[in-house]
This record gives sequence, C-alpha cells and structure tokens, in this order.
Amino acid sequence: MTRYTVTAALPYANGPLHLGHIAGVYLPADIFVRFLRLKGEDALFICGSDEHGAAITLRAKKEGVSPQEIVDKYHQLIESTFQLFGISFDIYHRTSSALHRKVSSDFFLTLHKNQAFVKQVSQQYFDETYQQFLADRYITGTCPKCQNPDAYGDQCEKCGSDLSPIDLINPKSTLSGLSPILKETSHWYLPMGDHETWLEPWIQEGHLDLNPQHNPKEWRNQVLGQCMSWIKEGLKPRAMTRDLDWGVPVPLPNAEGKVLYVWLDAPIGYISATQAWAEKTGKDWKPYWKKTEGKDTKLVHFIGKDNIVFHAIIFPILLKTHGEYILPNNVPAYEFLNLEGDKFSTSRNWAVWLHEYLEKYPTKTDELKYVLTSIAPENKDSEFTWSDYQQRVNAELADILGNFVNRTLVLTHKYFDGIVPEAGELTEGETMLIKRLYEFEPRISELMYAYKIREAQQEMMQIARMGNKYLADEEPWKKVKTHPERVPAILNTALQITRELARMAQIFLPETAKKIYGMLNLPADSWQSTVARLQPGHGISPAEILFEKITDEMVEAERQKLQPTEHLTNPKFPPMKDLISFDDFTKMDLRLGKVIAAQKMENADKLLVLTVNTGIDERTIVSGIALHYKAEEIIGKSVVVLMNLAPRKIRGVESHGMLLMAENEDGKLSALVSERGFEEGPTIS
Ligand code: B3M
Ligand code: ZN
Repeated sequence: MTRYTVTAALPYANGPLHLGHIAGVYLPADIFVRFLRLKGEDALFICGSDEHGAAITLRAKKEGVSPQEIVDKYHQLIESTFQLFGISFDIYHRTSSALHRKVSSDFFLTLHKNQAFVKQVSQQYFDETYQQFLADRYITGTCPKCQNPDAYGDQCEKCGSDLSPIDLINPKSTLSGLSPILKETSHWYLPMGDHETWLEPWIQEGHLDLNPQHNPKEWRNQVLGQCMSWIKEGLKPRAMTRDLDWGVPVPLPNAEGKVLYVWLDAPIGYISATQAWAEKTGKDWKPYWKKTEGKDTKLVHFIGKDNIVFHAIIFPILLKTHGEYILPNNVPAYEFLNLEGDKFSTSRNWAVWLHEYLEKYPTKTDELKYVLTSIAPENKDSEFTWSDYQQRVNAELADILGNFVNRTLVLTHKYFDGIVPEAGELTEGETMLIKRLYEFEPRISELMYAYKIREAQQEMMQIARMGNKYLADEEPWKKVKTHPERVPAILNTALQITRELARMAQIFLPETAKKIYGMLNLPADSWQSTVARLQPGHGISPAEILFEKITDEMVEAERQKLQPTEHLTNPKFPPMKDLISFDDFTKMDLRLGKVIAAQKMENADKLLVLTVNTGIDERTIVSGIALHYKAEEIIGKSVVVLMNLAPRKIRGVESHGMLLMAENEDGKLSALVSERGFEEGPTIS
C-alpha cells in the first residue's frame, strides 16, 4: 500500500465554478482518488477555497462589498456545488481560517529563519488616488511580448508570459484607471535562480519512481516543457510579499501593511487543510507531508496549466527550503477546455455554470462526468459543445452501456425469474471473452497510475461495447426458441460482464455503478483482486433505465442560454459593464423631480447648482451639465433624479443625488425629460 496526498488547485472564492474548472482539475483528481481508494491505497484528497489575493479584493470592489463577504458567499457556493457533483474531497477547507493563518505564518517564519528570502527595496507603481501599491491584477497595460492591451501586472493571459508591472507598456491602475506613479517600498524576495542547480535535475529525473507498478515514468510533456523553458530563461527573484490589507500579515517586525503573496500562502493551504482534516478525524497529518513520518508518501498536485510554475517550481523550492517536507511526485496539469468555439469567460458570461447545471439536471451528474472525461484536455485544449454532449450521452451511455445492462437484466427476469442461471458449458468464444473481461482491470489500472484518465474511461466503455456486441451476436431472444439450451450460458456470461462493468464504472460513473450494483443485488467490489463471479441461484433486483436520452429541446435551450455579452458592443460606444442582479437595480431610487432654481457655480465651467423639487423635499444637486444647458433653460424642466446616491461635496457645495442624462456620440448631453404630460411635477418613476 502506498500513501498518496492528492491535491486539487484551490479555486479562488470569487465566482462560481464552470465546466472548464471541472474538466481540467476537479473531475480527473476525483476519478484518480476514487481509483486509489478502490486499489486499497491510502489516499487523502485535499482542497479548499483560495480566499486571498487581488482576485478576491478586486471582485469585492466590483460588487461593492467587503472581501470577507465575497469569500463567504463564494466559498459556500463552491463547496456545496462540489458536494452535489460528488467530488469526494476528504476536506474542503479555506485559507481565510485562523488555522491557515497560523500554519502559513509559521511556515514563512521557518523560511525566513532558513534565509530563504532577500529583503529588497524597489520602486513600484502606486495609485495616488487610492493610496495603494499596484501589483498583479491591480495594474494592466500592454504586453511587451504580444501587444495584448489588457495584460495584467503578473501575467499576460493572451500569450501566457509571466510579467512584472514594470514590463507593462502604458500601465494603468485597475482601481482609478489612471497612470500610476513610482514609489519606494520593500519586500521579501525568493531568489529562485539560486535553486536552478538542484531544480533542473530534480524535474528531469528526480521524481522518477523506481516501482513501475505505482508510477508514471515521467511528468507530462507539457509540464516538463514549461518548467524547462522557465529554467532556460533564468529564474528571476520573485517578491513573496505584497502591500495589501487583505491576506496573511507578514509575521515580522516592521512589516506593517504587508501580507504574504497569495501564491506563497495558497499552496501552504494544502498543508493547513490536511491539518484541519486531522483535527476533525483524530488522525495524524504528518505522514501525508513530512519527510520523517512519510518519506514514501506521493504528493500529487492536479492543476490547470496556468498554475504549473507555482506547483512545479516555486512550491517545491519553498518545501525544500523549509526542510521538513516531501516534494511533489507528480504535477498532472491540464490544458484548457473551450466552450462552443470560444474560451470560457466569466466577464463575457460565456460559460456553463456547474451549480446551474446541477440545479436543472440534478440526476444527470454521471452524464456530465462521462462527457467531460471523454473530452478532458489532458494533452491539448479541447472543446465542450451541447451537441457533442447529446451525442455522447445518447449514442454511448444510453445506446451502449445502458442498453447492454438493461437487456441483460430484463432477459434474466424474463427467462429465469431474476435468478442467475447456471453457465453450464461455455463455447470457446465465451471462454476467451471471460478471459479478456478480467484483463480490463490491470489495463485500466496501468492507465490510471499513468494519469491517462481519458483513455482509462475509453477502456471501461470497451467492456460495455464487448457486452453489447456479444448479446447482438448471440441473440438470446431468438435462441430461446431455436437453441434454448444455450440461453443460460449467454445470460450468465452477460451478467458476469455487467458486474465487471459496474466494478470499473465506480471511478468514472459512481452513481451509475451504484445503480447497477443495486440491480445486481450486490455490494460494491474493490479493485484489489479479480472480482468474484456471480453465483448461480443469486437473485437480482428489477431492472431500471440508467440513462434518459438527451432531447433536442434541451440542447437548443442550453445553446440559447449562452448569450455572450460581447455581441452587444460597438466600437463607437463603451462596452456594456458586468451584469447586475435585479436586487442591485431595485436599490436605486429613481424619480421625476422639477428643477425650480438653477445657477452657474462660480469658477467652474461645467457645473450648475440646481434646486429640485422631488415631491418629498427640495434638494440641492450639483450637476455637470453647464456646457449643455444654461441655468434659465433648465428651470421648470422635469428631470430624472437618482435620489439615494450618497451625498457628496463638490467644490464646497453638498450635492444630494444626481440627474440622469443621455449622452450622444459627440458627448452632447440631454436631460431625460418625460413625455405624456408628466412634466408638471414630481412623480415616482
Ligand atoms: N487559486 C489560481 C487559479 O484558480 C489558484 C490556485 C491556487 S492552488 C494553490 O488558477
Ligand atoms: Zn502577451
């Protein structure tokens, strides 16, 4: 038995999960762990929410709430979605917990004691309006490598280059949209270049496991390739701290206002999550992480390809420098899944959200798992389309797997009252077929140990295909009349195939496997030895349909639902902002008010000071319309007023609310005055 610590990348708690996340991390990790457990390995499956970093604080700013509210909301949604989908984590933890703060602070202190960092003063971009340093996603600009105008301070999502804010051409603050200034600040840097000498051979060969039964020969090509190209370019020092007020505070003197870089604390989140699991279960966490207690433990990180450097280079440097920890045995990274011809995009609303799918189709989890594994982006990007989903469910799951199981069970009931018949004498073909049947498990196991999960699932389907073809060739429904003596052997054989199919399906299609075992009236089998044969005389339960066909209507409805917001743009106008909820909208109190007095603000070209009768009060509103309306022109007009905008002082005059105006292409403004005789006075709109 081998001990495995399997981690799945901690999702940022800043939005719901979509199918891209699932296909390229969580589902393959879950299948792998289910496999290890059935093989009798000691596997611990770790995940949790990543609740720090700019991904969270910027989302909070966008939604107008605190970072804590953001992580609480999305942590809950993500955790319950995983649970409904049947992802079998041993723990789903979170990095905003007190335990994580302690574990990551202690880890940092040990690194500091071991002289892992170099403290350096440098000039960094600073937003004067917001009084904040701008790292990572707080700054955007043009990528120096591919000219993408929307590259982030840490990375260009278009060409995948790793960037630093200083590299950006024409940098702009994400907070104010303005050009930043440079200001001095100090940070703790990880001199990654110092580690190249051991990293390179370790990545190339150091992880090789000499027991071929238990391990892949090597890391995936794209992981090796990415690591080698990083090392070839020369690893640069990287700051491991940030000037932010959200995160794990740097546990050193004179570090006020500084927190750990999210990519330092997040992987340590795997360790704190393991400790939380140990506390909960009364088990020991150390064998899953520490060299002394678990020197043969295999640490495996399932991740997306954009996380490779953090898991295959930076985290191993940290683990090794700390000194007490094992290093990863493998880092199976996935390429990206696309959706109906385009990239998944939260901001453009081009996504299939898992929680919405589960809400609508709560019983179709295995269908989705099957499709996502069939198209898993193991070696290259792949694509999800609804028609492909329909095709795979209908033509493969329903017509092959479901059909085979159903025919076998229905015929057993029909001809033998639901009692497994004696096999009697098998033909040569049947003896061969049974032999082949029990060769699937070792083959699937080998593929699974090599992280070839997509191929492993194809092998499982081969069992169903074999069974389906066998029944079609033998035609027991005809032989019952022509050669009735053959029928017991045929159905006995088909039932043995069904049981083996259920045994293999447990890792890919857990709900389906459960149903088949239920119909066979058997407890689930492990994968540790050849499965016991179904004994003659054993009574089975009634047959039920495993998979409903996916209708054209469902496919059409799902396609219709995908409405990218980008189709609503026109270069003449600014793009539409992110969607808001109906609740957000109803927070605005909009009314018609009548302008009863107006005068130009002194020394301000653009401002008028208005007095508006709103029906419930007369209020002062400072409005920037002086270039479009003369004071006397607007007096007496009815205008739409945003009533509950927080008061604001403009040039010393307190303004209560705002007038709604329309703006044309040339920037000309027009007051929105109502028609239909509502002009006379204040009205609720
Ligand atoms: N939160 C980044 C991502 O979702 C990230 C992974 C952390 S794993 C320690 O791409
Ligand atoms: Zn680029």
